[in-house]
Amino acid sequence: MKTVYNERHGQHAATHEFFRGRLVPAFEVPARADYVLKALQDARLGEILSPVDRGLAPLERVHAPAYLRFLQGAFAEWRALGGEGDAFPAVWPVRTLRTDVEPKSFAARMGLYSMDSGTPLTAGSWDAAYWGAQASLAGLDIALGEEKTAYVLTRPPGHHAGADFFGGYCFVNNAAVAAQAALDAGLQKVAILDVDYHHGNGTQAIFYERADVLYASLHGDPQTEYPFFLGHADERGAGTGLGFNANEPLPAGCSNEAWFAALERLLARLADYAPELLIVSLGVDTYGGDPISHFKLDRPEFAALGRRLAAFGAPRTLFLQEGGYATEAIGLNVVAVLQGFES
Ligand code: SP5
Ligand code: ZN
Repeated sequence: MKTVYNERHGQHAATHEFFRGRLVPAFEVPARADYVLKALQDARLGEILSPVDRGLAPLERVHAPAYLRFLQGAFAEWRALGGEGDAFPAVWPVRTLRTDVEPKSFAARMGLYSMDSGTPLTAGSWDAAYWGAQASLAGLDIALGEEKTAYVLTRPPGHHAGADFFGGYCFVNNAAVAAQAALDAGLQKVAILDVDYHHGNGTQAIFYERADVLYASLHGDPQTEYPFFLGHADERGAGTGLGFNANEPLPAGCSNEAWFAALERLLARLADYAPELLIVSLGVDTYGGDPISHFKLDRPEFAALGRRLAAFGAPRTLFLQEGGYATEAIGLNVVAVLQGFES
């Protein structure tokens, strides 16, 4: 399988993130992608390609232009204000507060355009996220071509980013950008299967009222797991999109049998939908050794996931890298999925 590699991922390099009110060492670090790249090369999985620049337009198809403009200039604003280190939001417009007026204050706009304080905005975050979206578009091209499949190695991840907010280590929603680009290229039915430990609240929200992108996710129950405020089983879509959203929340610590049983329920819904393209939001923070998550998958289960997705038999499949924080194991876990898919 061919990989598109976002070589600029390292521009997004945070040392710390907020957790329980303190700065703790960041989990979403450049070494994650470095380990995956090495594992792909060691496994000789296939050619590794670079993205080309298709500009902002495909990002603006799913993100608010005002949000993208803010992200693009945010770090320079922070520095110009005398900010040291990385920028974090600290105030949010919750219930009863207005979101229809963009404040002048930088701190206020950080809150307007974010969902948590666990996502550091660094000097190169925009560059890394922008090129991640470009890599996703390049991967889509390969998947829509003769190859029929591709893997996109990028960070920061994307599935928590909404149309107009960052959070959960995510800035630009790569899966949403790719799904929308696929529709814009003429496809009519795209499915996104999100196997990251965390619910992809951003992806779900972007397509919640649409039937042309089915979003299906299995994840740690938001009653106890991030992102807490979305990802429940009763979220089935709305309006035209009613029935085109499927969530399988699972208790933290659940067995691999329970995880695969939930996967089967989602695949049954996906088979009924019969997408022309399956986008897999491939987080491997479901790994038993993951430092921030609580599922128990290991190498054999990742390989089984890959085999199962191959057996599902979507006409085209695009894998996009999301989470996974057991840094040294991520590469082997990703390769296990991709080799399982190709076996
Ligand atoms: C893409 C993705 O996987 N995003 C995950 C965002 C999770 N944010 C909350 C992190 C909480 C960190 N908990 C540290 C526990 C240390 N024992
Ligand atoms: Zn995750």
